[in-house]
Amino acid sequence: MKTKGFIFDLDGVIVDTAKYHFLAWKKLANQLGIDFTEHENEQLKGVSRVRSLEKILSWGNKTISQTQFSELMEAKNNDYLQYISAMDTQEILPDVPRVLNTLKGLEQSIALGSASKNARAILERVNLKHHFNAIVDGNDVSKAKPDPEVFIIAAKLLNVNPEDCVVFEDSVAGVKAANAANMVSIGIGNSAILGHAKHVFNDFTEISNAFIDSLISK
Ligand code: B16
Ligand code: MG
Repeated sequence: MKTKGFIFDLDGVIVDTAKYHFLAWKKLANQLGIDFTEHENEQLKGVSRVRSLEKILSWGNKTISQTQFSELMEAKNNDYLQYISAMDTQEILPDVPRVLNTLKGLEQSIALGSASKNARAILERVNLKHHFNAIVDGNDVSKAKPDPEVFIIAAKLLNVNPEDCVVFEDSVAGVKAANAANMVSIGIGNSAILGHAKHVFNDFTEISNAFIDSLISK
């Protein structure tokens, strides 16, 4: 059987940390007098921490000093770290362990491709780190999604050609990055938002082992 590369995003794909990013960004935005709803949050999914704060400030027409910018980023991350320090295996999204175990059983290569600088700590907290042959996160890239860099590095580390890689992503920017990398993009979430992905599923419970087989034999 052919070995393909399966690259997983983290937030919103393996664990639902999107809700913690939302709470932490909302607190910060509201303190600055800027509206922050699920609509704004959607636009920050898969987007780096620096770029996220830049976007929030532009929505509120705010300009701040570099020092203040750094302080706000640190405050947001400290709030976020509080939330993730309480995470456990119950926060793994449905059927993620089944898909990881199925891929392992089929001797496929598995990587993480996340924008988060906290990715390794989160994988350790939910006890999934050992499933990954390679981990690429926000500390390893110079260009954020939708740039394909994160997935290209993951494919290199797995020693698999980009066109033989499959990416699971919940964000608009992440699906764009996977497409730009010439990989098979699989959107996890709402098809109205992720319509540019090759396939879209609400979650992993909809991804059958037969579908996984079909991705490998393609
Ligand atoms: P951090 P992903 C992304 O992770 C999140 O979707 C995004 O909302 C967040 O701002 C970004 O990580 C940076 O995270 O502040 O922890 O470095 O979806 O690419 O796994
Ligand atoms: Mg994500």
